[in-house]
Amino acid sequence: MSKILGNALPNIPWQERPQDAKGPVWRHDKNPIIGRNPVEGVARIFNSAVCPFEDGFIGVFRGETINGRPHIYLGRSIDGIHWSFDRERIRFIDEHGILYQPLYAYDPRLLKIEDSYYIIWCGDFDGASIGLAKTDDFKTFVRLENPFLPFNRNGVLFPRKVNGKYVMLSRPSDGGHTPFGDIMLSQSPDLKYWGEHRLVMQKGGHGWWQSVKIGCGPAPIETDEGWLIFYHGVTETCNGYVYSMGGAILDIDNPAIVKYRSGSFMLTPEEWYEERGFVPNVIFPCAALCDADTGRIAIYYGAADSYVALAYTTVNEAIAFIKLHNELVGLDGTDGRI
Ligand code: BMA
Repeated sequence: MSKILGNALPNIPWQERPQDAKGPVWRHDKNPIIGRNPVEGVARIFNSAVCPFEDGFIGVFRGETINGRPHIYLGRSIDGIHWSFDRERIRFIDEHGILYQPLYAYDPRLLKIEDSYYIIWCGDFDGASIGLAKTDDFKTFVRLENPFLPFNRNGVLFPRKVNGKYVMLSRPSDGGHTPFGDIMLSQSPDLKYWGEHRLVMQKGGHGWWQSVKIGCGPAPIETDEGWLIFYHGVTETCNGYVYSMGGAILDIDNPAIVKYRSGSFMLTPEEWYEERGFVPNVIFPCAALCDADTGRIAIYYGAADSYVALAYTTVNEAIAFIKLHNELVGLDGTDGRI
């Protein structure tokens, strides 16, 4: 039996595995949980992140505005399933209180470290790169220095310091629809200066589903087996990319080392809301809630760049699947200092 090391979350959204479910992850039966035109001026919300807050949940949502540019909107929910959104996008300021709005912002992640919440997104820094902001109350959002040089995407912070340092995964890329990419790790004493970069996970392997690029999804989940991560893997077809979800377990003390990794996908586009939309055939996980008492995990993912959907697994089922289908690629099993 594997264990989540962390807090209990008795109000985690949850549905039991249906009898006919196949694979280690099963979908919420009322997906998608966020449909089109969710707020005035926003055509679609997808690729978004949530976390527990006060008596319920709060989230940062990629809102594709009606002029086609993405920005981040705040949303709140009592049950993690039904969401209401602010009409205005999040207003970011700099350290001096001066408005400091990203030109665009997409694929946000959200997590709590000690007493603060951090939002990480992909924005414009002379090309696609990673933006970072901090809030203590979801009223004031202070942008911090951009962690990395362009081009980079899929920045994901760990929920605690490791060996006294903040740790961020990211996926260096190019300015376009990146037909390549591996997951790297960077470390920082203060969230400002980043270094000690390591190669964590490489695309490819025997299977084809993660042959083009990979990118981390939700913040890593601490377990007694290591850091459990869910990530997207991309394959190319004659009709474009297909995004599926896999999982891996990283070493708890040195998360640059991959201990196990799923050589097969854990979730792939099958339902209408995953196969049909602005960009068809996309499953893009960005957040996971988990309950240490029961081992339940609720995964929030963007579907077809059009909707937010919810899926469930347990720490046991996820880890058992990853181990059963274990396949390390290239330098995955090393400390990535090359
Ligand atoms: C990636 C990102 C994601 C998007 C995906 C599929 O490059 O832009 O936001 O979901 O493509 O279109």
